[in-house]
Amino acid sequence: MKTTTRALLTAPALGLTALLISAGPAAAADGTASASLQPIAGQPVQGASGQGMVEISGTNLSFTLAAQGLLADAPHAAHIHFGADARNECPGASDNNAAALSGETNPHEHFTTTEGAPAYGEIVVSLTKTGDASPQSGLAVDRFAVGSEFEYSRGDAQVTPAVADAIVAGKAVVVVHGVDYDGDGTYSAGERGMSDLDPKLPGEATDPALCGVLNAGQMGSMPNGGVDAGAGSTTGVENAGLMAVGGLAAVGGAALLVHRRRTSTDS
Ligand SMILES: [Cu+2]
Repeated sequence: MKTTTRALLTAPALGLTALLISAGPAAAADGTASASLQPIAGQPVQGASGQGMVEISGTNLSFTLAAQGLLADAPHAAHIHFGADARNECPGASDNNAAALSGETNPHEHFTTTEGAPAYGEIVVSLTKTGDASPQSGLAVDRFAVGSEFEYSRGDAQVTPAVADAIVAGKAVVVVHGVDYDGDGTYSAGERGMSDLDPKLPGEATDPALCGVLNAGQMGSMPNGGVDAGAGSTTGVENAGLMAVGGLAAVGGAALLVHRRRTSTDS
C-alpha cells in the first residue's frame, strides 16, 4: 500500500520540476527573439510583410529572415538595427523629414534610412546570406536576398556582446530595405535621388521598406534551439505555466489522499 502511494507522489512531482525549468527565464547572454515585419509608415510597399527570427548563443547569432511583396528581381539589404540612445522601435510618420537630405527632391514622399535612425538606431548586424555579417557589409548587395519573396537562414553570424544583450533584451529592430517609389521596376535615382548611405547607389536601393521590433522570447519556447517558432511560442509557455499549476493541485490532492490512507490504515 505504501509503495503504491509513494509512486503516485513521485511521478507528478518530477513532471512539475521539468515544467518549471522549461518555463523559466532565459540565461543572461542567450535567448531568442522574433519580429513581425510591416511596411514603414508612408512607404509604397503596402501588402508587403515579413518575419524575422533570431537565436543568440553567447555572441553567435542564428537567424531566419522571410519577406514577401517587395520589388522583384532586386536585392534587399536587411539588417538588425540598434542604438543605445534610439527609441528601439519602428519609425512613425512623424520621423519623416526630421533631417533634410541632399538629393531628396520630394522629401515628403520618401522615408530614408537616416530618418529612421532615432527610432531604430544604426546597423549592428548585416543579415547577409554568406560571409561577413558586420555593419561593414550593410550595403553588400551581392550577399542579400533578391526578389519580391524570399526566405533564408544562417547560423554562424557573429555579434558583439553588447548587441547580443540588446537582442535578448528585446531592444533590436529588423529592417528590410529597397523601395521602388516611381514604380519603374528597378532601383533608379528618379525623383528620390541618390542614397544617403552611399552616393553611388540610388536611394530606392537603401531606403527602408519593412520594419519589426525583435521581441524577446524565452529559451524553452523553441524546440531544439531552432528558429522556427511562430506566434504560438508565447502561448506554449503560458500553457506550461497552467499545467504547472494543475500539476501542483494534483500533487496536493495526492498528498491529501496519502495522508487519509495512512491515518486510516496505520493507526
Ligand atoms: Cu537596415
